[in-house]
Amino acid sequence: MAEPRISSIDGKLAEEFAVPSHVEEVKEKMSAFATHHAEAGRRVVLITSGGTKVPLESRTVRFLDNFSSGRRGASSAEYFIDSGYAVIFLHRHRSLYPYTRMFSTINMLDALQFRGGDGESSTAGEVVINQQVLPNIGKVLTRYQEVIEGQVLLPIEFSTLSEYLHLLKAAAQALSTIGSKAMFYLAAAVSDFYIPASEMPEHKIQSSNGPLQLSLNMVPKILSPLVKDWAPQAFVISFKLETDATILLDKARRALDTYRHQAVVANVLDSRRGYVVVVTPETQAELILTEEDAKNEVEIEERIVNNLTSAHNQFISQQLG
Ligand code: PAZ
Repeated sequence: MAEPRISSIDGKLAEEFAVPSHVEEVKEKMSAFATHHAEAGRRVVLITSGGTKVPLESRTVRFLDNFSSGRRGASSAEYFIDSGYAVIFLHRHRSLYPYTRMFSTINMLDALQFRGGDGESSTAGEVVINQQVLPNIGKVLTRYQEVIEGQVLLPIEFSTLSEYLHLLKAAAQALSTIGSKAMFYLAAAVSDFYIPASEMPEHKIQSSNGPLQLSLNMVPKILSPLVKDWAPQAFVISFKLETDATILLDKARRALDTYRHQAVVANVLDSRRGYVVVVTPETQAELILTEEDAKNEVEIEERIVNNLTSAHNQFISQQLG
């Protein structure tokens, strides 16, 4: 097999973004996970989810954050698992997580009660779930336990931009061994700007020095080596978020032209829960939730995942045929 090309981005990553100490260990885990599932006839999707954090000081007190709740990544993970995929879930620490996302707004103590408690002498009683607060907990718990038993979900956490970049590179290299059976679903909100490690102050920036002027470098476009060098046979989907709907589709098409990957899921911040466009070099599919869908609690991620798993099928057939 040909040696992977070393891109200029590899050098930049090594020099300007602190390498997480556990990256090799995580890479081996991802590699073993991918090989095991591919041998069992499963496809593997790497989902990125949540926003990256860019520290302003190396002993970090302040940081810049990218907006993302992690809901798109977490709910998509569930639909991919339902479609037979094994999922590597590369997500921001404490962002929404598959299955538990459904209870993220509930205060745990409101969901518990003492069995037969009278409110006075109850502290010695048995603690049980209040089914009124968590009416569907049994169904979700059953599914979650099946997923854990089947070992089809591998969670990996990041917080900073540096961690994200190095772990994504490691994931791409780990999944390269399973070729076109790998899908990348890059839904995380990733900073375009950063402060190189060499220029970052060690200690907390002092307000006594007056107003703060920041000069930020451009983050290298990681999609380029991912598609060309690290996982050249994989099926790759990026996401494009805009707040101005008039530039969205143009930006999505430009991304496809530049990186030559398979699809862009384009969305606008305010309407992202009910409307996205899946753009490929040849097609453009609008996915829309109606009021009826919303009443029935249909989620747009189910439609996105259906669309992309079909496209992945075709992609694999073309590669084989
Ligand atoms: O995480 P969430 O459900 O709140 O939002 C999802 C999203 C808008 C972050 C995602 O659909 C997306 O567009 N990600 C790419 C963001 C970007 O262009 O940087």
